[in-house]
Amino acid sequence: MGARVESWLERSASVAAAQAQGRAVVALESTIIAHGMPYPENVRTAREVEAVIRDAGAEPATIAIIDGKIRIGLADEELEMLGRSGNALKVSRRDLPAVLASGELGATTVAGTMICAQLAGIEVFVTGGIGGVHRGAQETFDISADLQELARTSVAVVCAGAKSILDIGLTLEYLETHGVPVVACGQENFAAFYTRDSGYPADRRIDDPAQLAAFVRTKWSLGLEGGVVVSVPVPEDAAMPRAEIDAITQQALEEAKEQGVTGKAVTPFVLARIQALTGGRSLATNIALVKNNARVGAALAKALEQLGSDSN
Ligand code: PSU
Ligand code: MN
Repeated sequence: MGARVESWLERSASVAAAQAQGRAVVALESTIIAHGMPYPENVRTAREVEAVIRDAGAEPATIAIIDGKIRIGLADEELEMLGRSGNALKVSRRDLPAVLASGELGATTVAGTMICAQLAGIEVFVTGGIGGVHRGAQETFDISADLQELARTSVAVVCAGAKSILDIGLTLEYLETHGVPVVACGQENFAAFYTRDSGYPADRRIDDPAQLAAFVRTKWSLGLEGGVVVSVPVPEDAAMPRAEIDAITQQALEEAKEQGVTGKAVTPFVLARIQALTGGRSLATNIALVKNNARVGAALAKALEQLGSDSN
């Protein structure tokens, strides 16, 4: 990576050490902390997710924009600061230059985190659910920048599918058009965030981390740039009943429409309403699925470590 780009990056000592030794590193996003969950559950979850990754023998690297730097790996106090601040900007591809140049506090989305992870040489990234094509996108044009990023940036994104507030069928069509492989772990179908089964098949099922590692490295060694979606269903005991979550999602989406919520505010608004309408049960599900994804992401990163350094 060029010196110009390096000058924007600041790694924590533990991430720098892990990378220098060729040890497994897993990137984590910060929008889920600043905009996806309420305080203090957001900070507690961020710490627990990091602990899951460490326990699995990999190094977590939570990514955020602080004081004009892309920070790769945050200290505990920084996680706390991000989770409490209430004014962190939601940083996707278009926002990255502005927030870095201004020195404002930025929480990176899936798209933003993918860019930063690739710049920092990290191949695996764990999140909750990716953004996608919103319901009614025919009229609103609301398609998450996460999908474009998956089309161009070479990072494996471990998730519980696309957030169920979206149009999952259209999201999968979009990924297919852009040549983004969707790999399912543990089942044939693509996961649906709060529930296990979206009803749509993934392109392929690969349960074994070593095979998954070989798959992503093969893609990139062919020069086929872009991400891989690794779909992991929420654990059975934490999943929400489908009918209930569908009805509540419908209500939350209608409220967003009535209140004129648009653009980047839509996803945080809808997730917060679903949390309120389920009395916090959807939050418990969200936390459980992220932690589960962290286990799978760490196993993939370890398998990549076994394959040796990335030849990209
Ligand atoms: N996963 C979660 N909670 C979240 C997100 C993912 O469990 O809040 C965030 C990610 O940062 C993702 C964003 O990129 O939601 C999607 O926002 P939008 O639909 O505006 O692109
Ligand atoms: Mn959007």
